[in-house]
Amino acid sequence: MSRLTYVFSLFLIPLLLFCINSSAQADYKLWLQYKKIQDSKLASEYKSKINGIFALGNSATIQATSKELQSGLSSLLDTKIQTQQDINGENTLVFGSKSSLNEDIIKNLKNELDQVNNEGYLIKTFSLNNKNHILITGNTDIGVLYGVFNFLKLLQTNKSIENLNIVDSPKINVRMLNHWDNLNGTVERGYAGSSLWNWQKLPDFIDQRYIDYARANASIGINGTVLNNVNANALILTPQYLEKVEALANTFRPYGIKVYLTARFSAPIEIGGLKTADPYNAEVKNWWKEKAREIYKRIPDFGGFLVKANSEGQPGPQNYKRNHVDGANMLADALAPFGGIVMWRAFVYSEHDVNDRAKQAYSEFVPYDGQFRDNVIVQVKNGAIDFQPREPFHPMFGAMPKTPLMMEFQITQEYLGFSSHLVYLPKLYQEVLESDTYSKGKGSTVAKIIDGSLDNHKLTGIAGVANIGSDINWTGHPFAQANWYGFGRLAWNPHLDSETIADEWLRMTFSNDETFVNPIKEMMLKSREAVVNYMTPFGLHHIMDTGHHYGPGPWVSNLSRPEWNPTYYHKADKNGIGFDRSKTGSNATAQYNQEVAQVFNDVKTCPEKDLLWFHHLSWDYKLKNGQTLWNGMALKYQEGVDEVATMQTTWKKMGNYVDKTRFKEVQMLLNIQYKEAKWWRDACLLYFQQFSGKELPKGVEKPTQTLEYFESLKFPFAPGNN
Ligand code: GCW
Repeated sequence: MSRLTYVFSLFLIPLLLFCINSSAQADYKLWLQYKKIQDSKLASEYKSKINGIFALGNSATIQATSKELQSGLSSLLDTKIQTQQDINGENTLVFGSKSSLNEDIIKNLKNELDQVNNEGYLIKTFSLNNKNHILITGNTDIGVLYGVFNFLKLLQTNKSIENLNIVDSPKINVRMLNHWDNLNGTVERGYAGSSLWNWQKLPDFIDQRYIDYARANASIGINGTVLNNVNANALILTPQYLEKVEALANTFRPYGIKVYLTARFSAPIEIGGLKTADPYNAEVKNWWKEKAREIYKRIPDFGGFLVKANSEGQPGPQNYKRNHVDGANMLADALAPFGGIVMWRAFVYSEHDVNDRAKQAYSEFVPYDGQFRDNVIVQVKNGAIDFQPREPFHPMFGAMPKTPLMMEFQITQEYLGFSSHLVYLPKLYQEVLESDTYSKGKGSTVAKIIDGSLDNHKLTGIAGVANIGSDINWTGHPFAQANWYGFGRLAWNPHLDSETIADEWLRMTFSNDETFVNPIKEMMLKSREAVVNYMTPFGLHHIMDTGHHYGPGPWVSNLSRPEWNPTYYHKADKNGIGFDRSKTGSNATAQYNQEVAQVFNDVKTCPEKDLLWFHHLSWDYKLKNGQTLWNGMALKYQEGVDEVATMQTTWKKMGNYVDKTRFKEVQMLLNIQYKEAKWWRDACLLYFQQFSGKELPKGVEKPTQTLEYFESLKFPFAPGNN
C-alpha cells in the first residue's frame, strides 16, 4: 500500500463516511436537528439561564422528556447539560406535572393550570429564594412533554427565553395520522418507500425508527396513529397481529400516542367464522364486543376503530340493507365500555348513483345528523371529491351540527406530484380551515366546526393521511417533512397561520439565517398556488391520469365507472369547459348554506379560483382581468411552470445554508418538478385546444411534443398504486 493510500484509508475514508453519515442524519432528523446555536451571544444568554435540568417524577413519559431535553440542550448549547437532584442552585430548568409540584406553586399556578386541558402546558420563569428558574408543567406528564418540545423549539428558532410566560393547550382532542399501510409492507398512495411497520420482525424487534417516529409526532402534538390502510385487511385483528400492534402501542405510549386500527366490516366472516357481518345480528354484535375486550386486554388505552364502509368496494352495513348509523353504532357499542371511539368515514359515492359525485356524501350522511352514538365521529375529507390541488370546502361541514365531524386531510401527495413536487400543504389546509360555512352566521369557519367550539362538541378530531415511509428522510422530499410538521401544528391549533408554521419549520430544519429563511419561506408559500396553476387552474379537478394518478390524463374517458373518468369532471367541449354545479346544473351549490350557495351559484360572484368547479363556461367567457377564459387558462398553466423555474433559481442560491446532501436532493427534485410542470401544461393545453380551437396566447411556450405522444405515455409501475 502506498503511503498516500495508507493515509487516505486511515483518515480520509472515515472522514468521508462521517460526512456522508451526518448529512444523511440531517435528512433523518426532521425538524429535531438541535444544531448548535450559531449566534454566540444568544448561546451564552441561553446557557446563563440553564445551568441544569431537574425532573419531577419518574414515569416513562418524564424519562423520555428528560432524555429529549438533555440531548436537545446539550447539542444546541454545545455543552453537557447536567441533571440535578434539587433546585438549590439557580437557573434550573424544572419540569414535571401538577401532581409533582409543591402546594405553594400549585396555588400560584392554579388559574393557568385550570386554563389548559389535560394535554396543555405552562412554561414560566419563576423565582425561588430570590433565584430564577424555568418551570415547565402541565396537568399531566404528556402536557409536560409537549411543553418541553416547545421550549426546545424556542431555542431552535432563536427566540428569547427571558421572562417566560407561555400557556398553551391543543384545541382539538384527536390529532392523528392515518397510515394507508398494507400488511405486505406496501403503502397505498405512499411515495416515500415502504411501510415503517416491520410486521415480520415485530413484536420482538423494536426499530429505533418507531421511537423517532413517536418523538417527531409528540414534538408537534400528534396523539394518535391508525397503523393500517382504510382499505382494510381483517388479519390485523387476529391475535397474531394484535401482539405486534401491542408492541407498537407500548413503544408509542410514553410519547402520548394512542394506537388505532381500521376495522374491516366483514371481519366477523373473514376471521370470525360467522356467516354474516350484519350489524343487527346478535352473534356479530357479540363478536365485535369480544374483539374489543381482547384488544383492550392487550392495549388498555387503545384508541378505537377507523372505518371505510361501502365505499370503493369495501364491505359495510349496506351489504345487509342497513345504513351507516347501524354500522357505526354497533361498533361504537362494542368500544364504549373501554372508552374507544369510532371514526366513520364519509368518503362514499356510488357508480349506481347518477347524481353528481360531489353531492353524494352529503346526501347520504346529512339525514343521519344526531343519530350516531356519542363515541362516533364522522370523518370527512376536506373537499367533496378527493384531495385535489384545490377544492372548495366539503358542504358537510356546517350541515351536521348534532354530529361531531372530523377533518381528513391528505398529507401524502396523491394528486399533487407525489414526493417529487415541492408543495407546501399547510397553505391548502389553512384555506379550508378558514372557509366560512355560515352555518351559524358569519364567522362559522370550518376550524370552529372541527375544534367543537361552534356546536359545542366534546369529541373533536383531525386526521392526516401520512406521507411517511422507510426513506431515510421519511417523506421522500425534504420539503414534504414540512407537510407532516404543518399538519401537526394545525391539528394542535387549526387557527394558526401557515406562514408562521413555515418560518418555524425552516429554522428548526435548516437555518435561522434570514437570508435563507425569507426567500425560502416565500417559495414555500407560493408553491401551493404553483401546483394548482400547472395542474388544475380555475377550479379544474381530477384530470390526473387514472389509477396511479401520476401526470395529466384529461383525455381518459373509457373507465367503467363514469365518475372515475377525467372527462366527467372537466366536461370540455366546443362550447366550453367546467362542471355546472349551479342551479342550472347539478345544483351541488344548494348543499351549502344560503350565503355560501349564493356566492358559488352566480358566475359573477363565484371566486375565479373555483370557477370551473361550479360553472361550465364558454371559451370566450371574460375573466375579471379582461382575458378570455381560454387565454387566461393557458396563461395560468404557464404561470405555474414559471413559478417552478423561480423556485429553482431561489434554491440555487442557498448552497451555503444547507448541507450538501439536502441541497442537492432538493435541486434534483425541483428539476423533476419543472419537467413535470411543463408536461402538465403542454398535455392539458394541447388536449383542451382541440375543443377551444384557439391559438395559445402570447407568453405561453409552445409544446415540445404532440398530444398523441402525451396520450401514449404509460406508467404501469407508478408507486402507491398497489
Ligand atoms: O383518494 C382515493 C384514493 C384511494 C383511497 C381512497 C380513500 C385508501 O385513490 O387510494 O383508498 O381515496 O380515501 O378511501
